[in-house]
Amino acid sequence: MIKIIADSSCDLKDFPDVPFETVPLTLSTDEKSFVDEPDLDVDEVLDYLYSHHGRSYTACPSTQSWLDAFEGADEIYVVTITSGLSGTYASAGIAKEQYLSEHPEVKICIVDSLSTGPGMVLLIEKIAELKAQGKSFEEVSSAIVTYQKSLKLYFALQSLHNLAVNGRVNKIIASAIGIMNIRILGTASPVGTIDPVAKCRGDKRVLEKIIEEIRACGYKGGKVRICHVENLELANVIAERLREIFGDIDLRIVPARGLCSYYAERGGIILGCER
Ligand code: X90
Repeated sequence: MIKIIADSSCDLKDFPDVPFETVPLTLSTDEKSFVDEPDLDVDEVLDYLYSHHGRSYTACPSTQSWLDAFEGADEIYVVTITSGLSGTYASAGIAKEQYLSEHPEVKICIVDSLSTGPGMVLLIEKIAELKAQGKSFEEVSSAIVTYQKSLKLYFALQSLHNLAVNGRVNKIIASAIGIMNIRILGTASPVGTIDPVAKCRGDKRVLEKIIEEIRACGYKGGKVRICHVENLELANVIAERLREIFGDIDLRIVPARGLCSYYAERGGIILGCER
């Protein structure tokens, strides 16, 4: 049996036609922990975290949670959040070594998305598509690396607070948007870290700038996936504008699950596209 497994930052809860499972990261304060399971009430968790005065942080999935997900499959594809910002890829790697020592006949491919959310969605969809075409494990494993390099990730955030306090972005960049109505537009660097592109005042400017960046990166009408943190409005406006320019493109919008909601914060959107 083949199985695709991703960590919960992919924002998907299920996937059609292929055995699919997500392995949760965890969001915590010193008093409470929330496991980023599909049924997590994200809105409630965000309310709690925004009203909580102490520190909050996250943790990557345990080795055991990967091992549990591997159980029963003999051809496994794992897609993780960027190794540039999380230990998730490393923990999946440890689980793989351990699992293979007990099940040497199983095949496991771990893909470092160097991205998150919608970038991971595109990778998961590509793996499923290649398998549906009858491609072998070796063919999929090599094609997916090439595909990963063709993807771009952009994000527009209203706050970088949680990224900054957890050391995932430079504090100087983060403090620059503590001002009303300023949004930061960024992209994933080639090594999967956060690359700020511009500071924008207001949603209209964010829209113009993100479209400008997408055009400049060589986007020609390929697939687009957008995840949003309680900001379907902005996601829809971007989608509409892209359709005006590029026609009837393959575009889907999904709400963020816990991990991306925590870091992208309320109002944030993340966009992944093919070039
Ligand atoms: O291991 C852990 O505890 C998880 C740490 C994750 C840290 C960053 C998550 C970022 C999510 C923010 C915008 C997208 C940036 C992606 C750049 C590659 C969402």
